[in-house]
Amino acid sequence: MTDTADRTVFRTCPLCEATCGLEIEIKDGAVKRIRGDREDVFSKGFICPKGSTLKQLHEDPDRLRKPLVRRGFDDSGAPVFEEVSWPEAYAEADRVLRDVRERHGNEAVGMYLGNPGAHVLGAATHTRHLIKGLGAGAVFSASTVDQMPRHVASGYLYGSGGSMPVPDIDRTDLFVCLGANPYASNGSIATVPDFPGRIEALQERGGRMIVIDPRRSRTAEQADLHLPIRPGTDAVLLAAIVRQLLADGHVGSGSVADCLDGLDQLRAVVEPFTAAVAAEATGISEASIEVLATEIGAADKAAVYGRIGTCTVEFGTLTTWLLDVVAILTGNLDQPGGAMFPQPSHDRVRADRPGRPYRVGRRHSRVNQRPEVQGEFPVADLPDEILEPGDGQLRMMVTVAGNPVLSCPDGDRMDEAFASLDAMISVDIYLNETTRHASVILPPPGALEKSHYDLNFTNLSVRNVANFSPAVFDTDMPTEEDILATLALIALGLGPDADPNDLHDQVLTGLLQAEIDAPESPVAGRDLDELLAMVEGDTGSERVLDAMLRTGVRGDGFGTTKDGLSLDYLRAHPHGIDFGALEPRLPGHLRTPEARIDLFAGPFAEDLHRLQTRVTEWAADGSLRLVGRRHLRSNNSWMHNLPVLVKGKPRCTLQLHPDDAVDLGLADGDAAIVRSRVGELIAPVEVTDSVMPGVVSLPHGWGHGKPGARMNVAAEHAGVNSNVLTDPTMIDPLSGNAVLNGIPVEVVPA
Ligand SMILES: Nc1nc2c(c(=O)[nH]1)N[C@H]1C(S)=C(S)[C@@H](COP(=O)(O)OP(=O)(O)OC[C@H]3O[C@@H](n4cnc5c(=O)[nH]c(N)nc54)[C@H](O)[C@@H]3O)O[C@H]1N2
Ligand SMILES: Nc1nc2c(c(=O)[nH]1)N[C@H]1C(S)=C(S)[C@@H](COP(=O)(O)OP(=O)(O)OC[C@H]3O[C@@H](n4cnc5c(=O)[nH]c(N)nc54)[C@H](O)[C@@H]3O)O[C@H]1N2
Ligand code: SF4
Ligand SMILES: [Mo]
Repeated sequence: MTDTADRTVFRTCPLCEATCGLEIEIKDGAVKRIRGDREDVFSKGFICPKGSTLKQLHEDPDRLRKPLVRRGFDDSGAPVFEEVSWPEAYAEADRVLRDVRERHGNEAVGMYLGNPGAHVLGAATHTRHLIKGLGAGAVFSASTVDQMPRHVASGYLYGSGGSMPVPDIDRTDLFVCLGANPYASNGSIATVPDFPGRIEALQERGGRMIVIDPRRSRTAEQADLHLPIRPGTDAVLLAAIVRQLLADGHVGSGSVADCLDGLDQLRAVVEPFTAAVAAEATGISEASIEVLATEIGAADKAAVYGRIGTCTVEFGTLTTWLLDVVAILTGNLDQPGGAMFPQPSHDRVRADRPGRPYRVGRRHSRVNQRPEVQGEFPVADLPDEILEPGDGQLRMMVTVAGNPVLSCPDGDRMDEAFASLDAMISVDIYLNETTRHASVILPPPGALEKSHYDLNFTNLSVRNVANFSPAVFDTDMPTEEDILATLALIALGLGPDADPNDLHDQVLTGLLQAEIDAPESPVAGRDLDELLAMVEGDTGSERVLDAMLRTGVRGDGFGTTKDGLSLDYLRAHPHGIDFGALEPRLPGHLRTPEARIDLFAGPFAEDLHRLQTRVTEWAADGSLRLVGRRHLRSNNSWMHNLPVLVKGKPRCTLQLHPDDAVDLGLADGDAAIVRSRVGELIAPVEVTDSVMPGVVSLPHGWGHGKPGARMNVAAEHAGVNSNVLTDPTMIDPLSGNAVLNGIPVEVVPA
């Protein structure tokens, strides 16, 4: 590939979970135009306003191209960074890590992993090797401000936190959407390019969409029915629906019913959740709840789906579990048009095998004693872990693709915690609100300078697809996996000059040897050197990907299966390959001990009991509840530096219902003080009946312009950080997920 040749290339957009295909025109070495790739097998030309901004992102003068090392602070206390060479940067990383370990021990070093890591091939293949190299016990990630309840519910029900059913949107008759706004977010834990088009297709074929959301979101506007719900109460609604489904005789069907345990107990524990109780808690009428339950039960195929609004609440895991219980009872789990398990091409070929009971709490967080979940601690605990003195106090952080100062609970204290660290290494493309606290920032190449394959989202995709995109532009920067591998080797004591290829080779060898040793693998018993010599790929992660694909369920088995998948095969199919609609996978896919679904493998009876108590407390509490919202032209905290995405009316406003505005003496455009137990901020008021009375809404990801950050456009559109209001003591105890929605707040004129 030459950078100067004019050409048209195709690649998958890495910005959100929708994985749209892009057609990129290159002229004179620069991006001329980006539009949707009409031949992409999955997205068929769909694109959102962010997709075309890969050009602006690529050209953003603030995007880091060289490593930065902090050389002190200026008179105002802002950090001063110097651009350095890669060897100098690695030497500094080695020095600070060595220093902190010598003074405080290995347990003083923690990690935070952010969201874009899930969208980057090199991070997907190599992050766990960095965790291993660091020997970090204190690992935190964006998962506990996002989807951890989904992993935990899946762990208990199906035996693996990674087994996540997705709504089969293309074949369903009824799509019930709780706490998600795919018209703005383009979907999550459901990889659905062109969500809007697929919902329109559903309605055209006579199907219906029902949206349950405290706000009349863009998705709610398109719905056949919108039921506003009091924040945090979806579990009560779903428990009442389950109760009625059972009363109406819905007990599941087919292979799922055959392996189901716990129905009698289920009947008993949902008994108190009558439609009347649910109406009182949720604000949805008893009649509407009964009609909803009847409609879900009567639909031939129904997909009942929940996301941020059902996960980032106090009963996130219970709510997620109840969503699956509804699918199970109505015969919609693992059935076309219901909730199904995708099969990614990198799935291993193994015999069906029962697993071990799902466990959490192998360790506990130092200060708040919260259980480890999926190898992590709740990020709500991170400020305490850094700021509270004692054995095991964190003195250094390594962050990869994360901006916890804006994205995570108790923003001001999070900021204070990061500022107090002895050292920090950040792998990030920007000098932002979080990375300004780093000693060293190591920037990976931008999206168009790296190749792409969605290892994570092919596991969440509503059709089984595969699509590889080579890098569009050459770069002399190390790849994302080179940086992670070099850091891992530094952490292992091999020094700043260590060769990342040594780790890449180890990863590849480990992967292939496991396949050679597995009797069912297509390469069982083959010669390691022979396979190694056959692996293709230009970078460390591409070679790992090639090996994963070729030994995976659709692989070429390194020459044994004609037309099987390999990196080369995908390169020859730039618009991707569609393996068709999802297929039923149970019971084979279950990794539970007896290969059965035990509804009460987790503490769900206890949590329903806790819910009952909370329902009464909620009724007594009259405070306003804060919820978030996403905008199509934002992406969490990090894309506000692109002028095309921030132009127009300021979006970081406090939405308030007209009735509440009158009560509070606030009018459109006024400044309001918003206070929670932990923080306060001032935001401009937007009076709108799109939020229900008693609910206010503020988007997250704003609050730019902190001293030392280098995101000049974002600083001009700073907004406020909604997470200074997020209370770190409010979490879903089953998963450790933070409560980001339904936060009690007080609002007064400023
Ligand atoms: N109140 C409230 N808070 C929320 C949410 C909410 O709904 N309400 N949503 C939560 C959710 S769902 C999430 S996922 C989290 C996100 O939390 P985070 O992942 O911590 O935050 P982001 O804003 O996504 O920051 C991403 C970082 O990755 C960097 N980056 C971008 N591309 C790359 C790349 O290719 N490589 C590397 N190494 N770095 C890159 C960016 O510069 C930025 O620093 O926020 C959560 N916070
Ligand atoms: N444009 C854009 N797209 C994105 C992102 C982005 O920041 N911007 N972020 C990406 C990420 S990391 C993620 S995880 C996904 C998230 O994808 P979604 O979950 O679809 O995202 P949200 O738009 O936050 O939708 C959550 C909805 O829940 C509602 N809600 C709040 N509390 C409750 C409640 O208690 N009950 C119910 N029923 N509803 C409630 C809110 O009003 C909101 O409409 O989006 C991804 N895509
Ligand atoms: S919907 Fe998501 S994947 Fe598609 S173009 Fe927009 S940001 Fe990219
Ligand atoms: Mo997320």
